[in-house]
Amino acid sequence: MATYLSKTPAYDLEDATYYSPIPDQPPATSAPAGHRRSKKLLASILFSSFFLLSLILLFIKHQPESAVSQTKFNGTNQEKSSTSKPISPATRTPPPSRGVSQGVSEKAFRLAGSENVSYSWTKTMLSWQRTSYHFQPEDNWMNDPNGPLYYKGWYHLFYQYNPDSAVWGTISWGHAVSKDLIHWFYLPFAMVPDQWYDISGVWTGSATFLPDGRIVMLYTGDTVDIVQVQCLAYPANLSDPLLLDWVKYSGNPVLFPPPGIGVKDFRDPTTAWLSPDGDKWRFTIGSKVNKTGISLVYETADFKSYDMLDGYLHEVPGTGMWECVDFYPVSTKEVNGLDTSVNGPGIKHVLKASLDDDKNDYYALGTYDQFENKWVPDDPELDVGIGLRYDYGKYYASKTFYDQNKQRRILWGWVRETDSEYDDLLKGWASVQSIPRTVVFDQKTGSNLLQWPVIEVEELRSKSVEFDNVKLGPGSISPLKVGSPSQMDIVASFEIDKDAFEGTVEANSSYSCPTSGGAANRGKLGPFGIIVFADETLSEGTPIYFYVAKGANGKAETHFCADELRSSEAPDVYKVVYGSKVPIIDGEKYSLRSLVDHSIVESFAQGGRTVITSRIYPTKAINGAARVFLFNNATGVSVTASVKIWNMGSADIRHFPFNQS
Ligand code: DQQ
Repeated sequence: MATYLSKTPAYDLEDATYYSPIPDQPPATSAPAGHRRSKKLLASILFSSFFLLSLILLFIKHQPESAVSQTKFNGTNQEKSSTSKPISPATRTPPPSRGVSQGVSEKAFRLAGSENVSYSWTKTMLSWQRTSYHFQPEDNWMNDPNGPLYYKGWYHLFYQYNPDSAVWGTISWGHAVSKDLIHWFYLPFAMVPDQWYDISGVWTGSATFLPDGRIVMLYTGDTVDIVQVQCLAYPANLSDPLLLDWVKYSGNPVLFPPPGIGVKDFRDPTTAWLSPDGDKWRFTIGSKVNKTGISLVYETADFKSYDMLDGYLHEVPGTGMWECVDFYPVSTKEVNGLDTSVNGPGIKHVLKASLDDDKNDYYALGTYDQFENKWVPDDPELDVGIGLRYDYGKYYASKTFYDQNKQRRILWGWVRETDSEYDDLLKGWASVQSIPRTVVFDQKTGSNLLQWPVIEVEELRSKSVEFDNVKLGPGSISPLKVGSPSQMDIVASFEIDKDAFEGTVEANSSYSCPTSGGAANRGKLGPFGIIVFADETLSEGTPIYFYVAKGANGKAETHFCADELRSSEAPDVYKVVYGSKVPIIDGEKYSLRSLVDHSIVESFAQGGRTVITSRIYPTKAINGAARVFLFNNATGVSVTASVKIWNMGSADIRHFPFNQS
């Protein structure tokens, strides 16, 4: 029913400004020509503004400081623009380092030299960037998801949160509850830094259910002396489904860094699992020795005294500090998720580490020998930190939990900003959580996980449009008329013309999304896919696409990419091409799903074998000006696309109505 297409001729890619040649410079640091021109313009505006400002200051120097002109750049006491006019661009020095002196990686997006120019955002543009159905606190900074669990009818999410500002610091545990993982109530903080052992931050931790129904929360405290220690907390009242009050154990801290481990390299305890005899609990903590990432294992009967087991659960040279390790079983036969202590035939174990050095989450499938307390990867070439990633975009410090309500394992991940810290302060908030994803073993490939948005997100789907069998010749692009381009759930499949595919060889075996130059780089068998947040002239847009590289031996490798190079005209936004290979099984179409929610696009290829989360901040393609296109930029084949796009409603996220309950 592609009626819209029959009225609208396919665009010619050669004429689309979007497809102008890519500059030779590396994408992350280069600015398109238009930006360079605007920089000159900005420089002259800045000079004149500075001159004018000096004059004004001479006249008003006895008056109080203006409350509107610019956010104070000290990370606290934010003052926000009170107008919807463009906020004056400003040159600036890189923000102060955040986190590194405390032993975690840089928590500020530090712009490089020549890019230290702010875009003239308006308040309307900045408020458009706030998401509508992803979890975000009301304001300020958020990072890692912590201790997710399901209890007495409520899903609980705790999260690293700065109550004071939109930058990392004063880390406390925010707390929210939901009946369905989509609509949330904010609750009072679960924990704040108020003890000598966590006064520098109540850092990441995980929950464990004990068989008698108690819940223990192990978390990392950053002490008054900046030493990372492990601490125990538990709910004050188990009959409270909201788990409002948390007690920090009087014997805290329960663990100090062991000999040979740096005092800033010991953090993020996992959910515990039962030892082979079932009488003790084990959990793992990430660390490093020199450049080798390691996971230490502790055993405890009562969560008050602990023994460190000999050796490591696993180690991988060259991977650096392992943060937020996660360790859990997946069934190779069933589709349901497994509780953390389950082991035996038909089970593999996933080991995940968040690499502090490159800020990406890597996982590997393997086997856990609980008697030896060793985990061995199925494929040493795809070991933790050198092989597969959960997500090839912006996604970090993730954590799973077993949802006993629906027998599934759910993955949460922290999605950072890729605009500047300066802009985060203007917005008054930074970071979102991904839509929670179910994680299962991919029984078709046997070599990867499948991640998929929890079914509950589909509650938000409303009106849909469908475009069936849209023919896209080589080098063509077709607009799709959609209702709400800022909030969509897009499901699309693509088929390459079979005969042309058989007869085409493109030995581009070294293709890789990040180094490819993006969707403007044409091959015989790709790229083809969708473009979201495009403006009418295609000067801005974010293509999500497949690229097939087929060698002379007839073997094809498919890549799934997201090209952000032209996602925004703002110069102070990080723009790269993300992506990786995606396995395609014989007979499968190329399929993708993208959850679009203002400044975030989460894209899943082939049912979730390869996932990419993008943060994008368009300047033109926002609100009603945003367009969606199908495109085929291959030179050698035609592609047939079928797409269904739902408008997505907004999640209801607000404070818990205590006064009404
Ligand atoms: N975030 C926490 C640490 C963790 C890091 C501090 C990962 O516990 O290692 O906010 O983002």
